[in-house]
Amino acid sequence: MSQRTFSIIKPDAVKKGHAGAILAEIEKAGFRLVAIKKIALTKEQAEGFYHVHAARPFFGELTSFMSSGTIFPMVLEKENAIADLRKLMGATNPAEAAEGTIRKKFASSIGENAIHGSDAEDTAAFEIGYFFAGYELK
Ligand code: FUP
Repeated sequence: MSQRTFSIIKPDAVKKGHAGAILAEIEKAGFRLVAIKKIALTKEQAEGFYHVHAARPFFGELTSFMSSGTIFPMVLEKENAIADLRKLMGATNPAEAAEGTIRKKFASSIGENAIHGSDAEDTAAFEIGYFFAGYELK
C-alpha cells in the first residue's frame, strides 16, 4: 500500500543550487511528488516544526539554520515511503552516510545535511499538516 512521507530540501542545499538534483534523485527512486512549496521559515516556525528536539543541545543551532534561507518542503508518496526515503537520504552525519545517498552527495556536516525526512507515521502526519492544507495534497 502506498504511504506518504514529508521531506524538506534544507537551506544549505538550496543555497548551493542542489535542489533540482536532489528532486531528481527522489523522482528516480520512484517517489511521486504530491506537493511542494518554496518558503523561508521564521525562527519561531522552525522551533515549532522541531519541537521534539527542544531539549537537545543543538536545538538553537538547528532552528537558526533551518530559518536561514529558502527551503522546499514537500510531500512524497510511494510504497514504504518513510523507510525508503530515510535510506535514500543516508545517515544524519554525512561522514557516515552510505555511498550513493543524498547526504553523501550533497551534505556538508551533521547540522547542514541537505535534506529532512520523517522518521515514523505519526511524525509524517504532524509534519505534513505543519506545512500543507488538505486541499494542497492530491
Ligand atoms: P535525521 O532524522 O537524520 O534528520 O536526524 P535527527 O532527527 O536525529 O536530527 C534532526 C536534525 O538535527 C538533523 F537533521 C541535524 C540536526 N542535528 C544536529 O545538528 N546535531 C546532532 O548532533 C544531531 C542532529
